[in-house]
Amino acid sequence: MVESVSRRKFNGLAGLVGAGAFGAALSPWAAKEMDLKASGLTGQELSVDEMDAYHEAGVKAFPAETEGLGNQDLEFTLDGDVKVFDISCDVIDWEFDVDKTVEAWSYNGVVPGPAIRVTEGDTVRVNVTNNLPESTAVHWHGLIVPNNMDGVPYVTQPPIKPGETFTYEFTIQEGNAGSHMYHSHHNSAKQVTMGLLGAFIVEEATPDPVREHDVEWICVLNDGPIGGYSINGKSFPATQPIVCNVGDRLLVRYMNEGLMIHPMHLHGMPQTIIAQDGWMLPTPYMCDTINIAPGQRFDAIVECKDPGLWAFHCHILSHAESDHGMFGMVTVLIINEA
Ligand SMILES: [Cu+2]
Repeated sequence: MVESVSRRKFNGLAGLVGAGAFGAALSPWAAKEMDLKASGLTGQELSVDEMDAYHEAGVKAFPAETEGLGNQDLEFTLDGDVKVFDISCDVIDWEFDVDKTVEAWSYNGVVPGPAIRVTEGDTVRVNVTNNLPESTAVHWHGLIVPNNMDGVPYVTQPPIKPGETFTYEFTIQEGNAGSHMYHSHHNSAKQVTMGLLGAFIVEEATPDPVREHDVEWICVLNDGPIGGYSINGKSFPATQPIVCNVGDRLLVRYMNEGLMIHPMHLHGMPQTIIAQDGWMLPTPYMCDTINIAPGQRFDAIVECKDPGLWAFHCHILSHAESDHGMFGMVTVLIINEA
């Protein structure tokens, strides 16, 4: 049982930062623990050693290898000056945690969908093909677009019925840089939480030194049928670590696509919040926990000063840990010696 779990793993944290951070072997509780932890508080009576073993197994498994990775930049083609992106909406199987696969509704086969990354002033065309069993539409959340491109069925366009393709086209306005999103705006409580969501990043035409960074991490939060509480479509220990060196400036682009608030807490060093919903804040502020409501985006800069493994998680604790160990909205910021 232990072997069947461990063969799917990377070397865990020890492989990323050198031996010694955590022990070597998975505990005998590992396989059973994988099934139980996503359910949150189980109420099961555990001995001290059993509880500790569950916690140990989850941490040692991190980062656990699963199929599928979202948020990768989407390739485009050029039609003259127009950047052309193709998105297909498909029903897929999505492995949100080790050996835990659910039906998801995806853009281009991944959750979150691929990141669309453009620059202020670009004209963007997105061909959206609907292969779902329901109609859909795409809303460009945070982008200032012409009314008929806003993506709300019966308000600004007809729904995109199964088998149809709808083409969106708009020019990114000056001043509309930042961390935005694209997602379904049709039967959205189901369709977005099922996975029809993605990051839409607009880079500044003239880079703003406040946003300057060495490492970027897009952090898409979701809650619902795709693995419960997830970061970038995955549940701990299948979440991805953020890997930096001492001295790096880390830019975190938070995006909440879920139905609940999620206060994201980084251990060890402050986050400086520089932008909200894409708009640069006149006075950036420092915090260790940033509460992100559904639909909100925050850009945070972290100055990576102290090497080590720093826990990074939602501080609604039932979104992150149970008596069977950490799960859901948990990852680790790994800061290596430069
Ligand atoms: Cu949360």
